Amino acid sequence: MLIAITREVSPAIADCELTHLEREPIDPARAAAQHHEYERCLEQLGCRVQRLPVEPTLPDSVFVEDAAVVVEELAVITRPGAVSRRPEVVSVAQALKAYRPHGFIESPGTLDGGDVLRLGKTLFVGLTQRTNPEGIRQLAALLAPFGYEVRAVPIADCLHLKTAVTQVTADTLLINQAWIDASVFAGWKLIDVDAAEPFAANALQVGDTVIYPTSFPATRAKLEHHKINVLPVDASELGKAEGGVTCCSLIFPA
Ligand code: CIR
Repeated sequence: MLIAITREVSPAIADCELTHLEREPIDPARAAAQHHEYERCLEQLGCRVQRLPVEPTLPDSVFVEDAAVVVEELAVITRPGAVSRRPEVVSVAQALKAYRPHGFIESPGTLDGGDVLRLGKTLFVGLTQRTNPEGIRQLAALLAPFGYEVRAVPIADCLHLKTAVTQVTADTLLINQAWIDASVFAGWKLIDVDAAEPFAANALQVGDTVIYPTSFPATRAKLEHHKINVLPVDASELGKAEGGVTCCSLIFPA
């Protein structure tokens, strides 16, 4: 059984952090409706959705992925790079207590879960504005006893590593090579995003299906051409908050 931890959209979402996007009005009700549809997709794919209570004063709290990195043996509670986001980890840690022992990223380390792409026993971690070398060092130290290797990947032009690359099948990654050097993924098959859709590399693989935003039709056609099952969701409202489909859940075996 897969657990998917999610959280209700904050009514303060319009005050979210923004790094690479211009601020546009965000309709919290529309964002919430799209988010509920996303949760229904997770359920359809066999996840038990555990929705955390709304955090009315934490604008970005729907993006639960950034608050933890969960592997079979441990839940690493992060220290998000954006100061406004640090209180989000308290309730995520509380929810994860039922499933895993905890490790913690501590000051001066910073790490956002959106920077962590796990491929088997290797975790690729973006070195970004949000995740610093000390955060990566601490993550590596916490996971080394369980046989995981952590590899830092410098990222300059997008928010998180998973803005630039995600896994879409057992042996395939969806990637925007303008934002990440693909040579670190030697041995993996790569599907490039359509050049007109730079934000299209964030897909959420659940089993043999990929939850994928409707906003990127040209890249979606490429996924389908590769015979990948795509479950489309309209994630456009949270997209204005610089969030993608991986950001809104923490998925792990119970
Ligand atoms: C932020 O800047 O932190 C939020 N507005 C967006 C976070 C998206 N999270 C993710 O990609 N994992």
